[in-house]
Amino acid sequence: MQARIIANFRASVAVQIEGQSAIRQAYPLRSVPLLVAGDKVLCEEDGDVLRVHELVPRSSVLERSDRRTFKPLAANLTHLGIVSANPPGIDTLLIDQFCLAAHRAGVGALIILNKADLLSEEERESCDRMLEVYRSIGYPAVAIDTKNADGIDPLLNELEGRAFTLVGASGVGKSSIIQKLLPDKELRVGAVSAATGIGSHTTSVTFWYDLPGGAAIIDSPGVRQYSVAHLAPNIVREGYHELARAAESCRFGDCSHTVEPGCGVLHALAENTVAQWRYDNYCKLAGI
Ligand SMILES: Nc1nc2c(ncn2[C@@H]2O[C@H](COP(=O)(O)OP(=O)(O)O)[C@@H](O)[C@H]2O)c(=O)[nH]1
Ligand SMILES: [Mg+2]
Ligand SMILES: [Zn+2]
Repeated sequence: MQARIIANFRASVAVQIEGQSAIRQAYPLRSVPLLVAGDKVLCEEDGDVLRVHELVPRSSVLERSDRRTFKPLAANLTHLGIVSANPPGIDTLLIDQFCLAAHRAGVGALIILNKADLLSEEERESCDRMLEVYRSIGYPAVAIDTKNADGIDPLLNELEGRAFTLVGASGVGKSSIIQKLLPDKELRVGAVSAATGIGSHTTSVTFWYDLPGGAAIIDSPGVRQYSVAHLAPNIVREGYHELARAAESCRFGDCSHTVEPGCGVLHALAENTVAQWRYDNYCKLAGI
């Protein structure tokens, strides 16, 4: 039977069998690779014990780089929820880097501007323009706040069927958003502890939490602190989707999009169909 990994405790995992609500403890066979929250697996009863026999191929994997190796943090996400806010300050270069990391991980990006309650009218207009640029590229983008009762509704409206984790600088409001999305988080973690008998160290463990509408959020201090490691040149080139599209019409195959005649990117810039600040960020990340 198929099951979802809800949390991984090294020697054993907490699983939820498809179509059931109960959480159970299961033991992976030695042939099964390291499992992470979000993994889908095949399980079989073995007497009183539930064993994981097989990992179902992942649709995506979020990895943290540890110097030279990559460690999986979570699997089968559909989106990175990229949170920014002022304070600490809205940094489009960082947002773009996370968009590229999402591209690398094989997931979409959901742009979340938090602390909308603190914005002056003028700031709000400039933020709306930024969000509109991300939308035009194909990223859902919302402005929310966690202080008003219905402040996160724009986010809730974008969640259907999406499995995401929140990333972003310290202080942007990730914990506050989680608190709003999962007011019963402690109870849920408690239920996993009770079902598996694993009580300690749950604060550092990555959990998969189902949300209404087929959505899910994957959370742990580790995934929230996910930071952008080195982005390979091809990821920068391909991950700026609107620039990559514009570049299809460049006259030269090795166009650097800076001075060449017949450059599709420079043309799009002149026509205002790509945003100058996205191009400027691209140049920084591409080392131009
Ligand atoms: N005004 C306002 N403050 C917020 C909002 N969301 C979070 N904060 C505050 O911002 C600070 C940092 O929030 P926190 O959730 O800890 O950010 P994290 O570091 O990303 O987890 C806290 O003092 C929160 O109360 C918001 O929507 N509006
Ligand atoms: Mg926090
Ligand atoms: Zn070009």
